Amino acid sequence: MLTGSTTLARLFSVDTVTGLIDNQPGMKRHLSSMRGMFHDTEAVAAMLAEGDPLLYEFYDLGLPATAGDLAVGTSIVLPGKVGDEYYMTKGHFHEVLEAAEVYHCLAGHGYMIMESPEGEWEAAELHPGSAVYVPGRYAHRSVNVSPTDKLITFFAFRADAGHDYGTIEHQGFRKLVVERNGKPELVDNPAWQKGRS
Ligand code: M6P
Ligand code: ZN
Repeated sequence: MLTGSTTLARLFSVDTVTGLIDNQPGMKRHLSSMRGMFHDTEAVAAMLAEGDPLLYEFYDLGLPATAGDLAVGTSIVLPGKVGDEYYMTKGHFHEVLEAAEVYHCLAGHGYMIMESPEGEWEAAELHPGSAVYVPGRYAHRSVNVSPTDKLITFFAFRADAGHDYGTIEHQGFRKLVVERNGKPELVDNPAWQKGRS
C-alpha cells in the first residue's frame, strides 16, 4: 500500500517467477528481427523455415524519458539456441553513451556480455540474486544459458539514455556465448569488427 500527501511515488509489483510487472504491456522480439546477429546463418535460415520463435520479451514501467527519471522494467530471455549459440538480446549501446544500467537477476542462469567502444569486454555470470552494474560506455547483451529456464532480470537506467542498436548490428559483440560439450563457453566472434573508436 502507498500512502502520503502526494501522488508522485509509484508502487508496483514484479512477479519474480514470470517477470511480469502489474499489467504493463510488453515488447517481444522474435528470431526474424535478429537474423544477422547469430553466427550460424544456416541455423537461422533453417529455424525460420519452420517458424519464427520468440527469443525474448521485456516490460517497462513507461515513465517519461527525461534525464531525471529512470527506465525501469524486466527482461525475459527464453531458453534455447540457434545452432550452438544461446538465445540472447540484441544488445545495445546507450545513445547517451555515459549512461550506466543496473540489472538484478530474478530467475534463471545467464551472462551479461559487455563491451566498450574500444573493444574492452567483460562477462558477468547471472544467477538469482546476483546483480550487475553495467558501467557507462559499455554495450550490453543478456544471454540465457539454461537449457530449461527463462532468464529474468530487473533493470534500471536513466530514462533519456536511448538505445543505439546500429553499432552492434554493424560490428557485433567481440565474444559469443556458445555451447561446447554441454556447457556455455565464451568464444571470439570471428565476424567482430572494431567499428566505433
Ligand atoms: C532490457 C532493457 C531495455 C532493453 C531490453 C531488450 O529490458 O535494457 O532497455 O530494450 O533489455 O534488450 P535490447 O534492447 O538490447 O533488445
Ligand atoms: Zn541498456
